[in-house]
Amino acid sequence: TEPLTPGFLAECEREQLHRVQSIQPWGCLLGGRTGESVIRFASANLTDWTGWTLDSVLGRALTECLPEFPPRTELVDITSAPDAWTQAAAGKRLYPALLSGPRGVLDGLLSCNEHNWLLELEIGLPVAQQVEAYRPVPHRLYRMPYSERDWASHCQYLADEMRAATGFERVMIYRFLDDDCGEVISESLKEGLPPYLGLRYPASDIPLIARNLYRLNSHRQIPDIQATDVPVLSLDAGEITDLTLSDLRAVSPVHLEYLKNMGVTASMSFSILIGGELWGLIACHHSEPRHLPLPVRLRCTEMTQVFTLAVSGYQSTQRLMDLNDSDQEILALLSALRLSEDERDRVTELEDGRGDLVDQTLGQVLLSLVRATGAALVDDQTIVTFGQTPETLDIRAMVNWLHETVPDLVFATDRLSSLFPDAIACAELASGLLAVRVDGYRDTGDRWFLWWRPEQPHSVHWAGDPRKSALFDEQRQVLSPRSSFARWIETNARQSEPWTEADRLRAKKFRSLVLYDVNAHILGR
Ligand code: BLA
Repeated sequence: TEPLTPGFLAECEREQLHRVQSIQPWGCLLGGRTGESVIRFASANLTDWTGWTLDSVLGRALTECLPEFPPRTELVDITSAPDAWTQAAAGKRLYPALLSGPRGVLDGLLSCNEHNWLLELEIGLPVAQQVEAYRPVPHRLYRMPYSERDWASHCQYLADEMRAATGFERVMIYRFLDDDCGEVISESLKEGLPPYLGLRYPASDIPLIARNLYRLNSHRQIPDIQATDVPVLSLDAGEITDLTLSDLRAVSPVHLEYLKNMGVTASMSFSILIGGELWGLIACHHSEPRHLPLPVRLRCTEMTQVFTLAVSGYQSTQRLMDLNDSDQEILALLSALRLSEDERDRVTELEDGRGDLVDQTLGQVLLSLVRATGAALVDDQTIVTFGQTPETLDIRAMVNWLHETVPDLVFATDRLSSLFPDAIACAELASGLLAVRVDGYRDTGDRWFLWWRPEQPHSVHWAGDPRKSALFDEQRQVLSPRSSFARWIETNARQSEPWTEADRLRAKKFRSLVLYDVNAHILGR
């Protein structure tokens, strides 16, 4: 095996997970094309679960096989108006105790996307367990956190509740970062297990193609990594069933190996979506096989949903409060800017030191807006610096580089020198850069507002060396995941404290107000 290059990693994205023609053995599956009720697909274990032979089912209408099928109207929906159904997970519908087969009462799960509809059948929940499974979501989860401490305990509460609800030994809240790596931000675990809290995992552990599937489905269940898959057969040989919305979809072999290497036998994850994007996962592990009945999964999905509302509520409130708080600071900054410009216009006449005082005030408000240690105002002719600015940095060259390579009007990086190598020498004072461009400023061309943050070395604790996140197995000609998850500490030099979303929003708001101010100035002349 050899360490992986980016080319190999692209390989991870090539596995067409939704086109695998097999399912896990925890139930059986029927399906057909969207717009038709004819059954064209069935899993090979159909008879074990329903008592029906494949021959008696394939080619017949679903309504003929299931004369009492309650969702008749929904089947009509599928055949006549699939649009309402193709909204992925929102369109998945549970039919408890749909039919009875050799193994007992079966629950049905109907889903549909633009290609095909699927009816999955799983063992129904025994009456004795129904009270527990349908227990309402705990009230406390509905309370929105409003401070950072509150937020941390809210996450912990969710992890604890999910562990109680699922019986899994370990439940983690796994949050994606900007670069698609992820971090365990909260954890509930059985006594004696090693904590993963705070550990970071590379983006390749969950390829984009898999993340897309988790965006469309509320959860993913893998009850036993040793289980034998069941093939899905189709009426027309070669016709592919799209298993995007299937709960039973067979698991990728690479991921099965990953779980094995981690010492996990059963895994389950619930998707946390914010603004339609995957914000994170609630990842659950168990060292023994563990299967959750459909209603229990749906209850956990509901808890995740409530948590999601709390996360987005908390985030939007924080954002709003911060934006509100920034009003005064931005106004102070605008008036300091105006004063300093007027002063500079007269400076040749006055030369009485008043300019220095004005600039001192400007420097203070400028730096405090985004908690920076150095700043500069740059236009075509002049460069004015404030606070601790790196003397060795050629600011003009940096602005040219920004101009040529960065299209963003507000741009932030916490590792400037990795993008602009000339900044290596001044990393101590300027590892982080926030740049705001205002074009056509008072007819003088582009105007730049720049802020720097100093180097702040910090360590990242990875679950295994991220450079060896995957290996290429020459013998089998396949990718395999890393086998070691031993803590690997990376110390990041030439990095600053990261710019937060609040910092960027403040900079954006500042930029719009400067533009407004400039326009008002021009109109007023
Ligand atoms: C899927 N990888 C996953 C899933 C998780 C992780 C949570 C979702 C399925 C599940 O719930 O098990 C990763 N699990 C983690 C991480 C933690 C955890 C980071 O508990 C942290 C605590 N994996 C690799 C490489 C590849 C890969 C190199 O390491 C690709 C070549 C692939 N991961 C991979 C694939 C899936 C996956 C293909 C989809 C599995 C499926 O849904 O069939």
